[in-house]
Amino acid sequence: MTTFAEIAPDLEHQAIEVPSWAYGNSGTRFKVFGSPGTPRSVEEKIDDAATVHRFTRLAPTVALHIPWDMVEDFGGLTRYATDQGIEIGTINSNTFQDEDYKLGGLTHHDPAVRQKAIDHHLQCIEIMGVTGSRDLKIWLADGSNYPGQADIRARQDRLAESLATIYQAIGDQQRLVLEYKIFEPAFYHTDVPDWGTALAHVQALGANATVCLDTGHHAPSTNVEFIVAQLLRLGKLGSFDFNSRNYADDDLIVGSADPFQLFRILFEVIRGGGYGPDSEVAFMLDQCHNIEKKIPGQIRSVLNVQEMTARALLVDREELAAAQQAGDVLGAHQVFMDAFYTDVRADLASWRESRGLPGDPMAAYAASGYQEKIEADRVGGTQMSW
Ligand code: PSV
Ligand code: MN
Repeated sequence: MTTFAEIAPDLEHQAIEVPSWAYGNSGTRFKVFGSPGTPRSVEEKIDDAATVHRFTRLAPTVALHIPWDMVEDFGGLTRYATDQGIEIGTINSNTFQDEDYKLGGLTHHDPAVRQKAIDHHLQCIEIMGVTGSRDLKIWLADGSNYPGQADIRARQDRLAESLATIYQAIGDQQRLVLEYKIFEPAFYHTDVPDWGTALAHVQALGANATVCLDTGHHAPSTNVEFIVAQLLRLGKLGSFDFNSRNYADDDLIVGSADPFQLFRILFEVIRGGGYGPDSEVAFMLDQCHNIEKKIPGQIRSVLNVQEMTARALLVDREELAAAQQAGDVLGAHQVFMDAFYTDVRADLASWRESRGLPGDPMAAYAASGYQEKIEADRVGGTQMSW
């Protein structure tokens, strides 16, 4: 049995990117609730993201979404983030909120709309040059609602062409990361519905194009850890968007409903070399906090990932391999489950304290007065929201 002391050094490598949009107001198509203390500017979002990092040392970067996080001076914003102790990470494009994109963006039948969507991505790449971001993450709302509505084959060709144009602007140190999603907002077909389609496109582009796996974007019962294993095997797993889903793209707190799935995913990540100083896999959250407080929601999320990473690291891989080799079905299963059922919370608390961090970051945040302060200070202005 592997011990916590043996795996503790590996925990140092953990870095989980938080999304700027998690700090803004969000909701469903029924209602977006406001909440006291919500940021009114990108800087205030960065303040909140930096707070999550301060209490956990797990979230050194924040992802931005363009144009939600558009500012005049990205150089200034980058310095602002550094002053708060974090950096700007992935740049997410947005081709789903402009009237022109009603029937698609990068796949649109009208070359003018396609060009507009391409230009938006080129602008994102320019911003990345200023912020020092490595990844351009593309999630497309493109698709159709009715059979016959669109030429789904031609849309694939147009997508390939659009992506190739964008990819040409990606620098040597940058990556294009393509995210797939089975449904929504298009409900009959989406243009990048699954990892196979995403893989086909990024493989055609080249070495600096990879796939983003959003844990909420699959059909129910999909074996997500298998996809992780396969993409890592092919060297094409670029990043994760972590969240928890029950029915659809719920974007709830990662590991909240099914910590075992998170454990299984993280086990395959570790098994496939996707975790550690040499890994290029980016771990991000793609979440919203519609009814709970946002900063503690993010702290809970990164802690959940840390906890399941620790448990996944505890799997005794030698014992597991021996049992698998011996064809010992239940023996192998037990090695796996023993690690999952190991409660690491007390060990993690002591480990955090040994590094000058609060043993219980949730309690420390609640006692810090930060929430009360932002609720009192952030009065007036327009709360950020999508
Ligand atoms: C929409 O489903 C979505 O949640 C995608 O997962 C993107 O990653 C995110 O929005 C930000 O654009
Ligand atoms: Mn996502």
